[in-house]
Amino acid sequence: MTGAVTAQAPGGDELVGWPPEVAARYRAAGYWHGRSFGTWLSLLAAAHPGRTAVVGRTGDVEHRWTFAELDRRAHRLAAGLHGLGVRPGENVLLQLPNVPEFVPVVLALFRVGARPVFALPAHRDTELRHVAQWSQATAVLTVDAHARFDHGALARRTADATGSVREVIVLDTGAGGTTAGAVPLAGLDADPVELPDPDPEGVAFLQLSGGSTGLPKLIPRTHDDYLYSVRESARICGLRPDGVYLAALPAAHNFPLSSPGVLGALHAGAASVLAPSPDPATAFALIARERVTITGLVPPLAAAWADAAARTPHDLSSLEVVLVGGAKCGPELAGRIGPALGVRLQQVFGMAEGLVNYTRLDDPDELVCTTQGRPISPDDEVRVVDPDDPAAPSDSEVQPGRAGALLTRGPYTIRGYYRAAEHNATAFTEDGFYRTGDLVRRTPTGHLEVVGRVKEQVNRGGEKVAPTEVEDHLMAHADVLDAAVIGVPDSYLGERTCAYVVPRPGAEALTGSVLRRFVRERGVAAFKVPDLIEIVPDFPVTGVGKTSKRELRDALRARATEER
Ligand code: AMP
Ligand code: DBH
Repeated sequence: MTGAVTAQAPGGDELVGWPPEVAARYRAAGYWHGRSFGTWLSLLAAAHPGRTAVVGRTGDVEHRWTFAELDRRAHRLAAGLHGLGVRPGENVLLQLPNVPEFVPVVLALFRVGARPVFALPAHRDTELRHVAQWSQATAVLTVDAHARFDHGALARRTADATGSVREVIVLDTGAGGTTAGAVPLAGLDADPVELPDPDPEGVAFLQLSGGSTGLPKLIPRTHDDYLYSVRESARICGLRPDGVYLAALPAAHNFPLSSPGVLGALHAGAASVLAPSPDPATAFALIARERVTITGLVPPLAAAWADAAARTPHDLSSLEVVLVGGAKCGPELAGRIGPALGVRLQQVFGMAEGLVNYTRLDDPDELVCTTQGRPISPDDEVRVVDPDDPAAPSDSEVQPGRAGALLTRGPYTIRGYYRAAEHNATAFTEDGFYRTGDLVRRTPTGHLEVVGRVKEQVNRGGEKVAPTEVEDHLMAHADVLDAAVIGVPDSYLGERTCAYVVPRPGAEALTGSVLRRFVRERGVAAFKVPDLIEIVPDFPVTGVGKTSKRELRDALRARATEER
């Protein structure tokens, strides 16, 4: 195992708050209710005690919990976590696949006032170590093993590499994996204790950004701001108490968590079914059995589902709404989903930093197929500006209907990343707009069409890859002189990664498969291992000679396009 790609010391605020007068406006407008997630759950349990809240499978055991049961579990687990020494304001690195325990664990941490840091199941040593160190996590909570990978051992390695971690907590699913030396999650079950209610305007959790520079940034979301987006998402997506949401994507991701996701379903008094895998065989069986009404998919999965629906023996007739987002869903695919699955399509263009756009259920088909929706809130401010020079932005608005870079601020969009003062200086404008890095066109109806991006990021069917991060991994190989990573069009994923690698003199025998294995063995999420690797003798040099990585990537993209 080699060292971290970046080991910067955290600097800056945990939460860059909204200016007091803006916060007052959001409260007065009724967006922020001044209610913590814990209080929210208690109210839901009182309103829908006997309704099913969570359905899922842990190993061989199937769980089906009502709202009252979920509330009780969250209370007992919160007491257990508190008994273990987990305290308000501490960060707890969470890496759980779609097991039902995900829901009470998250809600219990909210009740304690400790913040889950939402790692994805695909993350490996490099990512976990980075976020554990950045957040100064005091505990890592994971599953023994999942998809033939030993998450218990990964959590242990992460803890050992991170001085702040005191406890490793493991959910035993009977899948093998390392549980020795860990606190069993099942043991964290104690009689409820009185816990102080966390400040609704304080940080509830840390979401991970896909990132465009280096490793993921941490996104601090508050109880008040997130609950607003959850509430409105549930309404916009038409969730009712008799609805059933299928979490097909990993529940820790912002999309299946909140758009409308598991939390939106809970808000509506509806059930959430956690699917262990999003493949049509698994998901269709669950849809038929649980009478699922709504789900969310990334475009490649939506295409796979649309194809598979034609020959499935399963009854999909309960399904009413399918949300598609995370990456661009073009008009051709958008037009196919409704008829193939017998549903209403809702496009969703969101980001863990905040802003979420939905096409509305009563929008004309034309808008549903050609746009990625319009913002949730009347107070989501959207600016579409000249993208010409990201280094020296003038931020002048483009002509109506023209494409430009999307800037946004509003009642549920962060004003800064967690402890990242330096990065925040460029990621946000002086007046608090978040630079999304997306290129959009705005219609007269206020809908946004995503037409590209200005940020250096590859979107692999919803999985975001920062080229610099992959380049750093490649360049750690002794035989690599230089590397540049770009996105190339792909009919299935939309884009995939292509790494151009210049070997050191004398190392010309270097191969792509050696490098792919090298990157994988450094412990990174599999989706970051380059899809294609081209070994080249040198790079195209533009202008004066020495090029920046950005210019180099531009030149490689231009050459790749020309060759096609
Ligand atoms: P993240 O900041 O990691 O949460 O990723 C959010 C990014 O995903 C957005 O800024 C977009 O680049 C991309 N994205 C999400 N939804 C869509 C969509 N429906 N169409 C195109 N891009 C999307
Ligand atoms: O890609 C995303 O991050 C995303 C997509 C759809 C998201 O955060 C969301 C909806 O809330």
